[in-house]
Amino acid sequence: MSNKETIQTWTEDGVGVIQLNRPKVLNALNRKMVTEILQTMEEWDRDDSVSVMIVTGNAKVFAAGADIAEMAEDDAISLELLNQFAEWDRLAWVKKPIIAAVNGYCLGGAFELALSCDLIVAGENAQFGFPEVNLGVMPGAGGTVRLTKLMGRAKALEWLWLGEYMTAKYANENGVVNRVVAPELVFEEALKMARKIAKQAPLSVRLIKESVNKSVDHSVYEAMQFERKNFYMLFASEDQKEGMKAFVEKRKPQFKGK
Ligand code: DAK
Repeated sequence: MSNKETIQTWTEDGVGVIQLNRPKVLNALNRKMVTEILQTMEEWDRDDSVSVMIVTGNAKVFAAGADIAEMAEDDAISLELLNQFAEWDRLAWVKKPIIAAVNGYCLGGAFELALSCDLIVAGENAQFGFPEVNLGVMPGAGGTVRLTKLMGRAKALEWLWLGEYMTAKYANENGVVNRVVAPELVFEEALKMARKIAKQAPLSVRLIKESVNKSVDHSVYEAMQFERKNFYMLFASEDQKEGMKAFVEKRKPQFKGK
């Protein structure tokens, strides 16, 4: 276990875990926390011993959004000069799978963080929302874009305008989260999924993520051309030879990520 200023991190069974750790302010994301999250993810993205990452809060809360006290005196120019969105953008470049394990509040910037992950496992007690409208601002780290892509325009507008919190059940029924489980099982469930993904052929997992992400932002034609190149690329890997040979020989494959 490694203790940074705002997060705790550890690895187990090829899974890297980032636990948000500012419990006194409901894990509000300050700038230091965003920097530490990104530094850790990028480090693990280059580390062969980590295959999948989990971002989680604690048993009670994922995070209540960006740190309002830190932002309160910001102005447009100071934000432009800080250029912190560039750091958020780097999340999209992380190649390994990231699972958000969410209990309790997941609001504002924290909801944007969860939506930037690849999968979300939610506790029955989870509450997702964008309360920015109540503060005289709006989401700026992808909230309006990602929620709209998932739910459609009218539903996204409703949540963004009313600033209310959706239940885990509603989020699940509307394609926002992958699974809802009892609060005490959230981390275990995320870990179970992570361990299973960690056993798959690493290059397949990586290029599937890249192809799916491409399909979100590009036309069907462009995304399919991209998919095809990635499909061909996997036939240049040792793991494709091993995976298919193992099938023919009726044994379990030994993937190397090469
Ligand atoms: N920031 C700072 N402190 C927070 C906080 C937050 N987001 N949320 C809670 N806290 C603090 C409270 O001030 C309180 O501190 P003390 O008074 O004990 O010192 C402590 O955490 C416990 O909170 P409460 O006493 O309020 O707890 P309750 O259970 O009564 O209420 C709550 C829980 C979640 C309903 C309430 O705390 C709340 O409404 N929190 C604010 C939720 C919110 O509005 N979140 C959205 C923030 S805006 C950006 C990228 C992203 C963003 C912005 C910029 N760039 C890259 C530039 C994102 C913006 C946002 O997320």
